[in-house]
Amino acid sequence: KAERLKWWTDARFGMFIHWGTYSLAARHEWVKHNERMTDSAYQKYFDNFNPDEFEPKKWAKEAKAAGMKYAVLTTKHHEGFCLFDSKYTDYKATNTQAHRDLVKEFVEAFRSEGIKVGFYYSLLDWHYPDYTIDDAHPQRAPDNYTEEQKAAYYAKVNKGRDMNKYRQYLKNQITELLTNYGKIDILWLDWTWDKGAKYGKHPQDWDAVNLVKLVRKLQPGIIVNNRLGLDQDGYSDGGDFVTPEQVKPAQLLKYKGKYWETCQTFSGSWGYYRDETTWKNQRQLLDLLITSAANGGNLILNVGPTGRGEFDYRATKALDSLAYWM
Ligand code: FUL
Repeated sequence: KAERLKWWTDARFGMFIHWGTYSLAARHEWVKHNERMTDSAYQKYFDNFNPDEFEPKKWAKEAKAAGMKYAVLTTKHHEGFCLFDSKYTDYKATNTQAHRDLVKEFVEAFRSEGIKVGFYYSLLDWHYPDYTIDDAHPQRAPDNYTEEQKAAYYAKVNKGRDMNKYRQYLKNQITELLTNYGKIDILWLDWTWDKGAKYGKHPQDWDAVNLVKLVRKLQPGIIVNNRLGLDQDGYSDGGDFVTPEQVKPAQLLKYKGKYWETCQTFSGSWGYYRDETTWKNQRQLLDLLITSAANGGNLILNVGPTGRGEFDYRATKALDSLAYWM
């Protein structure tokens, strides 16, 4: 494990990229969930997805200048839309006005700048018809339901939904991602509920033990995060690193001694959020980077490109300020 993680601990600093059809809504990657949108209400973002400003070379150059050594792209986020050309769904970039595999272009562009490439893949899926509806789904039970009402509601809406099919879909897509794009350096799977959660998914819902085995077989050198929930059950392979999300620098000290990577946004949301005003300044960003590096951890800083595929000017400004300091 130490050998596998050597380049990654040396790297210290990476770029996260959250990009999908939610970027068009420009108000959070959870917008479908937050606003309880149906598939048909959400369809407009797919229909209008046309990233005419997408130039991954530009992204890669900005990342490199800021000192980032690896980049992780959302190949599929919770919304279920695939930026890659998958045989197993129609809900993918090749069927939008983009007409092409955007993951492939990302991989080529970043590799050619000498940046390692990683894939984020959401375990949650708000589009796949067999994925069972739970408390983190756009069509979840109303907040004011009693326990009995909730149980009845989920029994009803999940009738006919078959997680076996979703588990197979998951394995098929992970196989595509880890077979069709050459050597992939990181797999970032997201996420699994805490043990007690009643209407949420648990490691067995993903067949997590076998999923990890499959991943390691397809890409023996790959680094995997810990969000399959296996470490809750004490499995020997619960993942390679822990992922403290959006925590303050002082809270990072407690991860010392572990393999860890803190994931952070420039502002609040991961997906492009046009009207957010809580952007971190250069000092706050440097504080995160320095605290991470000084305590044996990594920082992966997120950019949420716009629906058209460009970095917002505020992101570019922030990256420039890091490049200047570097
Ligand atoms: C979370 C997700 O729900 C967020 O949307 C984001 O992807 C973050 C990195 O992980 O679990």
